[in-house]
Amino acid sequence: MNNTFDPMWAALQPIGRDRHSGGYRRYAWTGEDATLREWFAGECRLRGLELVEDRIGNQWAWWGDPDTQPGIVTGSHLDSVPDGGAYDGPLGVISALAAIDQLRTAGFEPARPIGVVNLVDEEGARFGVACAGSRVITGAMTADRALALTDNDGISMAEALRSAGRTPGDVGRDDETLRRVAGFVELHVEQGRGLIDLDSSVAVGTDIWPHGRWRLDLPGEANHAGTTRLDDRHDAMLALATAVQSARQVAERHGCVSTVGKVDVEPNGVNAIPSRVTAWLDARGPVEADVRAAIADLTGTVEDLGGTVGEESWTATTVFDEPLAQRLRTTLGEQTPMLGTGAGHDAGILSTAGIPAAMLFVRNPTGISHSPAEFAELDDCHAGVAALTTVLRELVG
Ligand code: HGY
Ligand code: MN
Ligand code: MN
Ligand code: MN
Repeated sequence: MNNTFDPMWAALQPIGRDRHSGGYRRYAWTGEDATLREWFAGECRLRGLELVEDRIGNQWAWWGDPDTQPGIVTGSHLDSVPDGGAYDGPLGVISALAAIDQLRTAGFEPARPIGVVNLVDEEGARFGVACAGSRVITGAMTADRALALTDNDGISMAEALRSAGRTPGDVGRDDETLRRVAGFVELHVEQGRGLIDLDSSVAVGTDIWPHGRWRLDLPGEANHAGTTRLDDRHDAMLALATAVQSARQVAERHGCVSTVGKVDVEPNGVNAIPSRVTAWLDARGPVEADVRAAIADLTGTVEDLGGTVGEESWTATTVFDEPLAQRLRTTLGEQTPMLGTGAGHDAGILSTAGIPAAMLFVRNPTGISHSPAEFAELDDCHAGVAALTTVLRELVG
């Protein structure tokens, strides 16, 4: 194997890595993101790939001309969640470039273009909506909504784009870009323990659970932490505790999972009773109706507390292109497992927009993701590159 994976992997490790936790902070339109985008552009130039950016800045690099014939694209994202792992996203981008190298070393000439893509703001860690780059170019999210999203410092995506030297007015649905894509295959580290149990390096993706994000606003009354009697308190943090407990109970009741991972407290003082708590809920499950039922139950509880629940984003069930998934499995061998996931991906957004999409998952021995503990053995990463190379050869041969 012409192993170009390892040097790219080594080059990417230090970018945005926290020295203490070992986790990553690679948020959209920040300095780290700019460094990652420059790295990607450099790797594409090295390979003579024609690099074009779409209307929100997703980076598409082409081997062949997709305006003569739409091509097969592979790739993923380079951004992370706060203190995220090294593999979620970058494994798919680096494996895509390494697969191109494999094909070229073998003297392969594609019968149709092959694209490698770095999709922006997949995690939504800064502006709150996941897969923002793919949602905007497919119209799943309007440019106006995206540009108005703000980060924890109140900076809008429009301002962040401007600071990154981009023109917010360019942002929007991008059918010209989408027309170039005949199919999309995203390789991704598995975010679970399925492949450990199945004793396989690689699996073919079948579907993505429906999932959404909701904003909980819980009111209270600011008052003195020391002089206010317990009976006189209207404590928004107590309301949050009740809401989080309820979110867990309704998830169990309806066969879902729910997480409150981000909270904003006002006035956020040690000796002041909270006057307002804003919390963001992530809820998912195998069945849409069950997730909806869980949210309805939770909404009742939150409203009894005087609060509100607002939907921030919703992604319906994604079932990947069945014939394409089967073709990948046949190409890789019938022993290749098929696996669904509770994690959202750009492949899901592109699939929903009508682009035949598929996923390959690479074994993660810890099963942990969105954490510095996320991991994949180098041998399994190489197996992922080999599988992606085989699949690309099949799809563009
Ligand atoms: O949240 C997700 O499932 C994905 O990692 N953005
Ligand atoms: Mn992720
Ligand atoms: Mn990801
Ligand atoms: Mn993704």
